[in-house]
Amino acid sequence: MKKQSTVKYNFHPSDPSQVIAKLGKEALLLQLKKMLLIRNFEIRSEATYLQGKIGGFFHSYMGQEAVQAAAVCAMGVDQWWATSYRCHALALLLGATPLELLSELLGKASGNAAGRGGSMHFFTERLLGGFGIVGGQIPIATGAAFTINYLKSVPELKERKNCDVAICFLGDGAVAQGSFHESLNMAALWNLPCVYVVENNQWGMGTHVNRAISVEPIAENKAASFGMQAYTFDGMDFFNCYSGFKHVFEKMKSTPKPVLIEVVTERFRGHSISDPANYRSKDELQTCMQRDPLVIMFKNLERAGFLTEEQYHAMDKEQKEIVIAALKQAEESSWPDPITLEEDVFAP
Ligand SMILES: Cc1ncc(C[n+]2csc(CCOP(=O)(O)OP(=O)(O)O)c2C)c(N)n1
Repeated sequence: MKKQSTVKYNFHPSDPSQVIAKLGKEALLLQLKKMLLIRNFEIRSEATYLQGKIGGFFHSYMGQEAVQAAAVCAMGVDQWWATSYRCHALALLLGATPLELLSELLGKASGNAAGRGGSMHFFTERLLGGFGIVGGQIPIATGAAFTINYLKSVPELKERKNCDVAICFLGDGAVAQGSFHESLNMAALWNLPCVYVVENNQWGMGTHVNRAISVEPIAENKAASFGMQAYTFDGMDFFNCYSGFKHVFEKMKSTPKPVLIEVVTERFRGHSISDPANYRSKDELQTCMQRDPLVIMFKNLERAGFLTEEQYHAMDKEQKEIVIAALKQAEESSWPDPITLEEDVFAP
């Protein structure tokens, strides 16, 4: 059973109207569209999985859309990015097409990882991967942040394509991993420009965060032991996340050092598709779904006069059709040729 949380989060202060004024109608409608694409991608993929057409693991990002949408919007696709196995949204946000990702889920040759990675291992030019090992991505992102500093410090390498920060998403469950503590310690010692983002969706599989992590709020308590700056964002609110990520990004560009962010969010599904989530009552789930990040975003944009409810539904339908068309194409595409079975296998 979930223990009632008594934690009061000090969310980073933000004002939606400032974000609305700063980003404007076109950019914000694009963000809403991206979040709707992610939601529809998850819904259609889940249904396809349940038809037995997708194998392996499957972790939905439904409920958490505002977090990564806001992060990519605030910091740009050209940074280094890494995340856990819950990686569908980040791959879409960083430019992977629904077709290549659905093909990957179906194990097709034209898939994002040639049909060999599946749901947990999406990547793009700038996404260093979805990682199946809890905490596995933390040292990788830390290494990417090291590379950013290294390229800047070696005169002969200064002309190489570089970026400002590495961003590492991890779950609340990963905070107890050794890799988290070793990485943050090293990043703090060496002033590595790494943005560590704990997506606290309250659960690590069926274990509530209260029973797994000894102190909360996570960022405020953990960052202190590394001398790092800590932030807490409301993960259901795109505007709060955007303001926070933008603030952190601008600060890190002028003073590069690592930061630890906790984003308080909710997952609307079980841990994975095979988890019926019996540890959470229907009432609890309904309560958290009342703060649907898509609805919060839509309501703010409606109030700003950027779109009507009818236009919102039309946008949703358009994204659904994009996913359905991509799914059809993915289903019709070829399986990998068995002759390629041993290609790209590096184990001796
Ligand atoms: C090193 C390691 N230990 C255990 C697991 C099994 N496992 C997979 S996901 C998970 C829970 C992680 O929860 P959290 O970090 O909060 O991320 P979320 O799934 O909520 O996004 C566990 C224990 C694993 N994959 N890797």
